[in-house]
Amino acid sequence: MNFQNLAVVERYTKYLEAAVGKGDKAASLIRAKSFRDRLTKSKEIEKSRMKKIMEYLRHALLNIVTCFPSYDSMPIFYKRLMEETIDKDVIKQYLSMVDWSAKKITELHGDVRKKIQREQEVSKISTLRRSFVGRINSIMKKLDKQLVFLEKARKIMRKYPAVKTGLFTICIAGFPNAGKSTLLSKITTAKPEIKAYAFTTKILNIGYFEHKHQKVQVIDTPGTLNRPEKMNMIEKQAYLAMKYLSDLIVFVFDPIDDLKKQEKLLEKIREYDKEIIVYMSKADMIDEVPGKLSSCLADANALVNSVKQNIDSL
Ligand SMILES: Nc1nc2c(ncn2[C@@H]2O[C@H](COP(=O)(O)OP(=O)(O)OP(=O)(O)O)[C@@H](O)[C@H]2O)c(=O)[nH]1
Ligand SMILES: [Mg+2]
Repeated sequence: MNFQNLAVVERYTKYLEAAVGKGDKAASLIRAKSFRDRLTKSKEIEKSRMKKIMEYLRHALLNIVTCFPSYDSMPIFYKRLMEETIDKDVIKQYLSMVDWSAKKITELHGDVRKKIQREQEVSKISTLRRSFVGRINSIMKKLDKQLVFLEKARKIMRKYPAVKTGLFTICIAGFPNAGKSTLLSKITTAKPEIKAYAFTTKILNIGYFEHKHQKVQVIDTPGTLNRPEKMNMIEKQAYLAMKYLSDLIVFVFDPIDDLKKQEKLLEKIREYDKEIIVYMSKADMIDEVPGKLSSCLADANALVNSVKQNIDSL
């Protein structure tokens, strides 16, 4: 899923201004035409103005409702992420208020159209229009809080990682600075940021390689420490990806960092109950492989082959 292109939710005044502008334009087109009498002309002008206002607002509001990702139809990874970041029940409630407003505006338009049709006095046509615009204004104004909240939610969701669900997925985990992003860049075409210091990765980097014409998804997580109770948002994303997206975890061991602490983290990750392949990075930087790491894969190609065997054995 990709949340990056969600349409901006504007303030109510912006929708109103645009709708009134469209209405004015529609009215002036009719005004330029000739009619058999003033009453008919006045009716046609206002009918077309109000239709445009209603159509614009209805479309804008329903667009928000239909384009906003629905919690119920999301894959579990995004559901959990949403629960961690936004009040999903409030979103649901606010979207239904937006939907209700679109319907109410349509209904009001239907009513005023009939009244205009029946009206026999020219002076009352503009009174009907003013009352319609006034009621629409108040419906839109009442949506202010909801629209502001939905825009805030959109900005949060825009930062969700664009993962594909349904693909065989590998999560790369390990200590900060262990070489996780370097591994991602070796086994996929992704070009993640790689720096000589810890906590470089601040988003989930995603790459792909192919195996038997199928895409395999590789998610590089930010360096995690052994402290699940103090996870920040990006660490939570990494945790959710491991728990809900991964079919396999590649744990990157850095042979020149504290092995004991890394072992502790690996034990924590084993609790996710996923298949784990342990990979040792920086083999070129050490003279001797520490005994504890002697059974680790230390070559990216060997790792990919091992992953492929794992997929084939499914
Ligand atoms: N010589 C050598 N350097 C490596 C190797 N793997 C990673 N590095 C270096 O280690 C540093 C950290 O690498 P990254 O890939 O950014 O590490 P990371 O685990 O993604 O780090 P965070 O995102 O901060 O958690 C960089 O300077 C890399 O160039 C390796 O196999 N050999
Ligand atoms: Mg990294």
